[in-house]
Amino acid sequence: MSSGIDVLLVTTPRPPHLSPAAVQVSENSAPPLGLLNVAAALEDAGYSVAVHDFYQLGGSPASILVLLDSLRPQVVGISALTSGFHLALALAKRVKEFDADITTVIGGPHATALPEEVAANPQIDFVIRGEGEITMVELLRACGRKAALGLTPGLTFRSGSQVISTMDRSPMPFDEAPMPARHLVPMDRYLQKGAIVTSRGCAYHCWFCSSVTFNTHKYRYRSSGLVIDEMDMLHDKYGITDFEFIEDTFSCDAARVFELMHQLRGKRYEWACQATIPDLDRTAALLPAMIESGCRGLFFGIESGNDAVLKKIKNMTRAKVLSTVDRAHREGVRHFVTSFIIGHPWDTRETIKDTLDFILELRARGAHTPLSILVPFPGSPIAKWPERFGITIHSKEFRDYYYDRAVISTPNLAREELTDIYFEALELLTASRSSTENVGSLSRSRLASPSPQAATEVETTTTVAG
Ligand code: B12
Ligand code: SF4
Repeated sequence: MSSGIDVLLVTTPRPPHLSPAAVQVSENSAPPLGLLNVAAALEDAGYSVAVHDFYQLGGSPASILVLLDSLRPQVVGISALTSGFHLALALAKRVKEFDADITTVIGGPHATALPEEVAANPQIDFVIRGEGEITMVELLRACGRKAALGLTPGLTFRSGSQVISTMDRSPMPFDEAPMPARHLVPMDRYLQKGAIVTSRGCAYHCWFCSSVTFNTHKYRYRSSGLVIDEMDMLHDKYGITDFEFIEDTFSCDAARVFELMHQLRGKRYEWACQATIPDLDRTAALLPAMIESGCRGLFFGIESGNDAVLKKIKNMTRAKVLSTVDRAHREGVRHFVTSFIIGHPWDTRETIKDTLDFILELRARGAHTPLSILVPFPGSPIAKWPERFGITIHSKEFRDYYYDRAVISTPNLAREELTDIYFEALELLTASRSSTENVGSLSRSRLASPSPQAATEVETTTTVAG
């Protein structure tokens, strides 16, 4: 094959059950920043790179053939979450059918959680575990040299009939990560152009969350100066004044938030972030400082409306949630998203009823309230030790690991019951929504109203984290 670019990086296509409208809502339409971090690291190391975001921009696995034909990459890197893993395999298969000499690499949360299982697929040459910036560059430098591959931390690959995993790579200081190579994607096609990741990791240990696999519990953040540089660049180059910090939890470390707020003051930027009620509760001055520096939207993973369950999750209560939301509203936050999960190990029909009541209470305050069924994402405590939680996992069909499908039974609720309750809940919530309720209640991210269709999608979509 004639030589073309060094690396083509892609996201997995949107699954057929998701309409374009479901992803083209502002809260779901950000550039693939993790993949663009990897792209930037490769460019800095002198490699030529192209990126195609199938998830947002459309296309089926077969449409990668057009890209392969025109770009002739030597390496194709695929970023996949659990529910899109089958599509990653389909993409890799097309790549190998096109040219078996193209090296295929997969990264992201799913591959990080189940590296050996993923590497056993013949169409995948390398799995990159955890952060990809350094490992991908080292992989390209080592390619073809077996000894060098074995010394590269963070890799899993087949060697003969064996699957080999090298040692783990420690998370990098976040200041050393390059700014995402946004110039490689058509920024005008994204609604959430102002998305930025300012930290990695999370200080919490929620049993349903798989973030720990990829991020570890080490909370690490970018220096305020670099965050401001990125915001200024987005403002100068793309005219962006509304931003969203889309990481796991923006508010974990009060000192760093105060420092960033100090530097943001006077900038006239507006922004939204993912915060936790306990963080805002613990340090009373945090919220006013955030609001003074432009915070206009807050996303909280509340997860339950029952006090006993809430206490187990993040030591919260309904009263604390309401008082924080009311305080934030009074002080100037305009947009709230409060997301919920059903299927916690302690959930019963009664606790779920409390959750639905609480959703209605928050909706009456203008919040968006996405609801999902608990998904046992690989790497989460609940997937690693289901028996400790009395959970049974019924399926390893990962395409069903989606927020609207039950793949578990809990001690109190069978899988089928959970599905029934979820659909009953959606019906009840849809019926109770008056035509005026959506006015002023916006998505997690944007500071402008979504279309009525988008608002419906938003109500049933969640990002799980936070
Ligand atoms: C922001 C976010 C979103 C945004 C995405 C914005 C965007 N375009 O980036 C939105 C709202 C759209 C979203 C949607 C969903 N999300 Co989300 N999201 C996140 C969140 C909070 C941060 C993502 C992020 O930017 N991380 C930081 C970057 C640096 O990490 P990264 O993207 O993973 O990339 C790094 C490595 O993984 C690796 N890497 C990744 N890909 C590749 C590829 C190659 C080739 C290489 C070498 C390396 C590599 O290198 C990167 C740089 O170090 C994560 C939590 C988390 N901690 O990651 C959840 C998370 C990724 N989301 C999750 C889920 C479940 C979803 C949804 C399914 C939710 C839903 N109900 O709809 C959808 C699915 C969307 C899809 N594409 O399929 C889960 C995934 C779990 C899993 N195992 O699948 C996570 C982990 C949350 C959680 N705690 O459970 N999400
Ligand atoms: S759900 Fe949110 S707060 Fe809990 S561990 Fe995951 S990222 Fe952290």
